[in-house]
Amino acid sequence: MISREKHDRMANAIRFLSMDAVEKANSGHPGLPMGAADIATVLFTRFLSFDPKTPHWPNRDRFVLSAGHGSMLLYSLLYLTGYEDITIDEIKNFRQLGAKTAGHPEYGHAAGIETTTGPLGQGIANAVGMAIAERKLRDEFGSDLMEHYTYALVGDGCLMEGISQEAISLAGHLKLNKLIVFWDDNNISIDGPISMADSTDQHARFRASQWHTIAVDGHDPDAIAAAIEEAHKSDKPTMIACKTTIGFGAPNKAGTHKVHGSPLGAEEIAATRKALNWEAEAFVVPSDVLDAWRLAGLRSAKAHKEWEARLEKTDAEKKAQFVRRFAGELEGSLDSAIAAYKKKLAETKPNPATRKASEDALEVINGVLSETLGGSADLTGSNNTKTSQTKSITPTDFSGRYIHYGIREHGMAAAMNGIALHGGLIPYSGGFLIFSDYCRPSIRLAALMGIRVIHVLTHDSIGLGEDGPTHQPVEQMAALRAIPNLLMFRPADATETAECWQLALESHNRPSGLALTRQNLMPVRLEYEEENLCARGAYDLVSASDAQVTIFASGSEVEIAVKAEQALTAKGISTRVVSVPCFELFAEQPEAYQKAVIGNSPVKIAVEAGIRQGWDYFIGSDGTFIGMSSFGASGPYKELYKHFGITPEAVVAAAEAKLG
Ligand SMILES: Cc1ncc(C[n+]2csc(CCOP(=O)(O)OP(=O)(O)O)c2C)c(N)n1
Repeated sequence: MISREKHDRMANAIRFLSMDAVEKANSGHPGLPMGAADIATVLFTRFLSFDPKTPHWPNRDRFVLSAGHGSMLLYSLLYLTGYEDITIDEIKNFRQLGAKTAGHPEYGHAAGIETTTGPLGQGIANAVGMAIAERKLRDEFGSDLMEHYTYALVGDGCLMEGISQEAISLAGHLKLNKLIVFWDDNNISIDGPISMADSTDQHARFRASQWHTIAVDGHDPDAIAAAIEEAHKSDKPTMIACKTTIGFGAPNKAGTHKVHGSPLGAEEIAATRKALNWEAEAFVVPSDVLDAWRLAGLRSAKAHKEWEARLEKTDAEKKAQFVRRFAGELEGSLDSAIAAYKKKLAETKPNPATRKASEDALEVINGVLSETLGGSADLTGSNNTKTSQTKSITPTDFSGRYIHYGIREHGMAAAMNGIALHGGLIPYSGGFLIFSDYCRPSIRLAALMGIRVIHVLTHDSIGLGEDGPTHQPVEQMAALRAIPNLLMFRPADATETAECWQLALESHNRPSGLALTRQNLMPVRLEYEEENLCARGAYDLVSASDAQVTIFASGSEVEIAVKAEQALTAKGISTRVVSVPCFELFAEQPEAYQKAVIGNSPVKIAVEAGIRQGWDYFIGSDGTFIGMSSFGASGPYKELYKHFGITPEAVVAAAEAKLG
């Protein structure tokens, strides 16, 4: 048992490390770590099951600092409990170039940082994904191997962001009772008191979304502990509202927005030292306090050992599955299954829409991989993301492999990040490409973190037809291609769709998006090729020596390019077609390959039913682009293609005009 006095000194260690690090960096946010130090101390010394010496232990409890600006809270905890990555020098280097202690917590910088946070609201939505993953894997592997809590600390800002409502209502619906959220209820954000901008009754709000809620004094350790114990007994997720004082301990600035995001200043820090009776110099933690923290870091070593023993005793096949899936490795038989499927496609030459081709590819993939976890934001029948293996998950039955995310694109994308970060599962979603805009902040974070999530984005152009310009992507491909470390695929037929799926699954360290059509497409890959041609990002689909014209196209416009090529060849004009399923993979090819594919035809034309941005990489600024330069329109898709001039005839006319 930790005495009140000891607790206070342990919490104060967080406070002083945080305010001193912010002071030294002359930048950062001391208010939250000082205010939430008691909550964190109770959680990490009495409840959290974690092992700093084996930080990636799959069955550890997860802790997400959703209010990422309070990063010094997390760094202090990791240093104090003995994570090797966060040394005192890292704390002293807070916010400096190359430090693990970046301004906001960044996944991959140091063990113990479970996700990248900073964009408010993302962390709580990631935590929902982690809790989904835990629940799913518990169902699959049993409590012996998987049963843990997911805790998140959120601020007022996280709760004001719209994404939090998507996350909260999804978690409440799914009855994720091992999810526990601490609300740092300090009544302050940057501009001043919360009352300037919000009047929400948070308890009523959470309860309406089927959560259990508790209110406590966030500076009373026993009350916090009692609340956590109560939360553990709940059959719903729990929100613990912790009344705190931002910047707790700073005699003149506590409780005001002045401590939110600025160094306290030497004078106020000295006054805080006095007020909290803390004599140690900056970055020095008194040995009795550090020892107590290090002991807290050893608390779960036994639980971890026992878990290892249970894993050892697990049936060999199940254990191998578990270990493979947490290592993120694919099943070895996936390649042969996809090869067999590609052979079949070469024989039957079907002409499905690529959304349907994606479903067919997924039928093969989901038959081989037990770790794929599908879903859709209420567009299952349109996205074609559900296969025969993926029964729906319900609040009381997690044996399925498919999540009905509801109309919550942003929450879905953020939850998928949490699922991927948790490990053991590969999440893929379904949504309309146009509404990737609604997911964008989470897709960007997936790319920044380098995690494997796969977004199925259907209805990828004016080719969706009658739903009109609100639903027709024009700039979305370019906008998504602009995100570093994201692979955006736009396959041209069923074979390319299978290849792109394979590449997305094999991309362990980055997210992918597949832009897929609503309309049927002519097959363009007619022969079986063992090699995954899409892996090169762009390749010669129709070769020609001394081509006068090269046509580059992606997705549904490859068909147009091929028809134009046939017409031009018939007129004696030597023409190549290059299929471009993935810009990013092409840009990673050796220069010689890129040069050869781009070639030196006097006429270069790109065709894509989207904006030109990005295509100059292939055709140069003097090339011809056939695509969109305005929003689309409502109408039958064939008429739209004619109306916007995206046709084989237009390509032929452009080529002839250029050739003179
Ligand atoms: C999406 C997003 N919008 C804006 C910001 C900038 N920002 C950082 S902290 C903050 C205020 C947060 O207030 P609160 O959660 O109450 O934190 P506290 O003041 O208690 O530290 C804002 C607006 C952000 N990080 N993310």
